[in-house]
Formats: sequence, structure tokens, C-alpha cells
Amino acid sequence: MCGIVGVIACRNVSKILIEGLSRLEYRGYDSSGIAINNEDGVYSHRAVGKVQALKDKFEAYPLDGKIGIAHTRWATHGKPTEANAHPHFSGDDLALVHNGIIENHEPLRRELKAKGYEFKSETDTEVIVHLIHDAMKSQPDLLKAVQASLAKLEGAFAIGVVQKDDNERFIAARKGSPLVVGVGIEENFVASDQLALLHVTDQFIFLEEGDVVELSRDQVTIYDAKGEPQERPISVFNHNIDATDKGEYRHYMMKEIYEQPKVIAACLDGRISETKVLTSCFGADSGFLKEVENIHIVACGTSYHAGMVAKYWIEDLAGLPCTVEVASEYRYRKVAVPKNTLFLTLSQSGETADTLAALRMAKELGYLTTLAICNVPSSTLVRESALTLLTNAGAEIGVASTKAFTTQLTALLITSIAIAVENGLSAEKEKELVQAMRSLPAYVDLALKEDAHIKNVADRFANKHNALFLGRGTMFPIALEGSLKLKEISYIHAEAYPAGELKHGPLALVDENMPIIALVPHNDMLDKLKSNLQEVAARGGELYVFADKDTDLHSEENIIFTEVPKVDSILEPIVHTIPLQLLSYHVAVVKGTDVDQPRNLAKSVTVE
Ligand code: HGA
Repeated sequence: MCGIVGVIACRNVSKILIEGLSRLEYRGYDSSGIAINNEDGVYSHRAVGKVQALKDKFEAYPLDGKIGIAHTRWATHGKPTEANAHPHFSGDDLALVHNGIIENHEPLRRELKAKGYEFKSETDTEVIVHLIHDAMKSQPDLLKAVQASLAKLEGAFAIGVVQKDDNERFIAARKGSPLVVGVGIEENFVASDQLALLHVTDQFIFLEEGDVVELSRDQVTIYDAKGEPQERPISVFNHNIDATDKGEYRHYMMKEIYEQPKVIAACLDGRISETKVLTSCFGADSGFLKEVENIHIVACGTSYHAGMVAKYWIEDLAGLPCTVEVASEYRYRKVAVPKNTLFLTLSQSGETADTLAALRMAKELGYLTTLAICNVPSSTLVRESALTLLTNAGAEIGVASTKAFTTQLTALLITSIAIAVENGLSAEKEKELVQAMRSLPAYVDLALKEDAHIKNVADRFANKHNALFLGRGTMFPIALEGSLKLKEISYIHAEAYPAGELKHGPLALVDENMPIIALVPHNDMLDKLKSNLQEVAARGGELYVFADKDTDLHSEENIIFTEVPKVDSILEPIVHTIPLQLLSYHVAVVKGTDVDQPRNLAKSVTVE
């Protein structure tokens, strides 16, 4: 959340900054701003709304200069107004952009006010820039003043700061929020995500917690949290996955939905043979598979739903106890860790603040090992976990997660089978499951063929104000995920229940205005779920049923049937996800909401 870009170059940097912000807009889009440092001083434009509003200002009033910082905001402290948009200034001397939250901003604000500083915004960020300004009174060097000031901050930050009259460098730093350095030829950059800089470089340095960087045109000097200079390796970005282009699609979300057969295949590639899961996919340390006796899965949002599915798989296939918990709860309680427990995190970005904090806590608790299932190889979560299984989904830009979820499920299925093999799963059963997995991309492709039908269903659905999703077994987390998707992008209030819970409360809500979305598995739960549907139909509820045609369900009065391909029951949660993504997408399009950038949300939740 919130995106930062900073550039020092021998050319005008404003276009580089604006292109960087457009590429980072998925992280926040309620306001944006730029500060350009040139020989005359530090000049800035800020605008409420999307980056386009800032571009319009730039076109009307261009700013030129060879050093600049820029920001796209997802507000945490203070409304999305122009006054609260970054960069924030201390006088006309310093300008600063910030991603994160300063938890002790109130006492710092009081201290700074007592010293005569005047605050122009409601943000927590503004204390940082005045703090640095104040430090410069005793320590005029910007780098040293930044280092001294950061030591006083509690919370999370990635910052970029420029100083009037210093046309040779700018300073950046990170602790708790992501920041990467981009290395160019006679120009250097920082950004919250490498995607923001792919138009100017493919060489990156990943900063560590507490790092402070001084960037000049021909040098990047990194200091660690103790102030010691450090050499950090440069990695080269693989350009095959520059996904900042929507291609033929109207929205990133639709592009990403349609990429699923391809990226699920990429997730399976090299991880399964004809008959087996290849445990080498966990790296040289796959020995944990033999020792593990318990699994704790910790994640947030959509990733949490993927973890919930894995609990069914692990307990069913491996017979090992598995718990799943949201990271924001896990990190603030005392956790009992049984012997030989695997700590497994899930995050698309690998920068999710709560999940990272949970991982750091878990590392102190005596787990057997830590495994991250993540989409971004260079992320903090990957770097800080002992083991990684990458989902290989490619960059996901749409705020509502789609391909990241189904590839997480694919990676979790690989992991569940690998653990099960060490816990009595027969070679024959492993082969059966692996062969089912090999057909998964083709079945996902088949599920996408219902797109036109689902579009029609969405037309009927779009005037609803509420929706109730029902599932049983692995379909329950899929019902949760379906309801989350609908809420996120269409703003329809949606709930999900295990179908057996209907009579314990939610049935009271059912009438002709409450659509029920039923995910029907083709397994021994089928008849039970059919009975639950009868209970709904008897009360006049309108049923939207997603099932394969051998379930003997079909459209009739008050039942709208959508066919889902018939697959091995282990694959059902993945294949049933597809029509729900399409339903949410089409409902949002009919309602005219902003599909890729829904209100109040942003991707990569880097704040608590
Ligand atoms: N706290 C700052 C920055 C917000 C942020 O990083 N969001 O992800 C603000 O509210 O402006």
C-alpha cells in the first residue's frame, strides 16, 4: 500500500516518476504527488484521485529537474485530501514521501509543535520531515540527520527525502515497508516495487530492514541499521514477466482470470512428474517433510482462504493436524507450538505486514522450519523464510486476487501431497492425485468457457444488495473467497457459511430478495448439500447453483444453474473458484464500479 518512487539522473526525471507512479497505482490511488528538486528549489504538485489527476496538473504546469520523489497514497492517517497527499515539506527545505505508519506520531507531533513546527496535514508522515529538519540544526548533513531521526520512529516506513540546494543526492530508507534500489547508468532509483522501474532499469538491490541509502548519479551507498556501510548484491529482473500491460482485456482482473490455465501450468512445472510430487521443489532442505508432525498456516485475506482449503487436504491426505489462522490475530497472542510443527505462510506479494510480523514472531518460537508460498521471488517473506515454494503466477495487478489464489491452491496441493507421501499416502494414490493435477490447467480452461453464460447470470444478479454463499468441505473456503470477491469489487454485501450451518441462523435471512450461491461438490456431501438447497427453495430463496452436470442439478424455477467441469474431487475447490471470479467480475462491470481499483482497497497490504 502506498507507492514510492525516487530518481536522480542527468535528465529531466518527471516523466520517469509519473510512469513509475502509474505502474504503482495498484498500491494506492486516493491521491498522489511529486516533488522535483532543481537549482531553484524544491517544487511540487499534488492531486486528489488517481495518478491521471496529477498527470493533468503536470501537463498544465510542467516541472523540470534531475532529482525527484513521488508517491501514490492509500490513506491511513487523514482523509485523501490534497493537504494530506505526499510529498510533505518542512518549510521549503525538505520534501519527503512515506509508505507505512508512524505509531508514535502523536508524542512526536507534540514535541515538534512545542519547538515551533507548524503542521499542514493530518498525516503521521509529516512528523518525519520535521524531525529530520530539526535534526539538521545540530547535524547539517542530510544523511546523518535522517539516520538520527529514524532512530526515534516507532512503526513501519519506507521513505524518500530530497533537500533544497543539494542537487547531487537524495536519501531513502526502509524498515517494515518494502523498498528496492534500481541501478542505472549515471542514474539511480528507488521504488516500493521493481515493477515501477522496469521502464528504466532491470538491475535491482533489495534493501534490508533498517537500511538507509544515499543515492547520487553514479553511486548507491547503503548503510545498515547500525550505520555501517554495506555491499548488497545486484539482481537482474527477468523481463518475461512485465505484466503492466492489459493486452486485449478491458481490466487487469479479466486478463489475470484468463491467465490461470497458463500460470497454474507454470506452478506445476518442474514440481510433479508423471507419477510423483518432486520434493526437490522445496530446495535442498526437503528433509522437513519426514519430520513434520503438525502444520500451522498463517495468512491474510484471500491467502487465508487458500490456507483453509489446505487444512482439509493435509488432514485428509496426510492425517496430520493443521491449524489455519489470520496473521493479524496470530501475531498478537501467545501461541503453543507442538514439537515438529511446520510454520507455513501464504502471501501474494510477500510484503503483507501482518504475515511478515507473524513470521518474525514464529522464528522465535521453535518451529521445525518456515515455508513461504509466495508469488514474488524477491520479496521480504521469501528472503526471511527458510524455505519457499513460488507460485509463479506472474505479476498480479488487479486488486482483487484471482490467479494468485488458484496458484496458491496449486502450490498447497503439491505441499499437502508431499507431506502425505511421508505419512502413509500410497504410491498408487499419489499417482492418481498427480495425474489429476496434470489435467488441472485444461479443466480451468474449460471452466472459463462458461464466461458468456455467467455474464448473463450477472445481469440478473447485479441489482441485489445482499448475497449468501454456501459450501461444504473444501467448498466452504471457496464460498468465503467467492463472497470476498463479490464484496471487494461490486460492493454487494455478501456472507459465506458452511451449508450445514444454515439452520443455525442465516436461514432467517432467506427470502425472495436474498440470492443464495451454492457451490455443489460432487462427493459424499452432495446429497446433504441438496437437502440444504431444498430448505432454501422452500422459503422462496433464489438459488444460483454451481455444479457439474452429473449432479443432476439443472435450471428450473428459482434455480439458475451454472455448469462447472466434472473433476477429481481434490481439484474441485480450484475449478469452482473460476466461475465465482467471473461472476464477481461481470457483476462489477454491470454496476460500473472500478474493477481493478475498488474503493478503499489497495494491493500489497504493507501496513497493519
Ligand atoms: N501513513 C501515511 C502513509 C500511508 C501508507 O503507507 N499506506 O499504505 C499516510 O496516511 O499518508
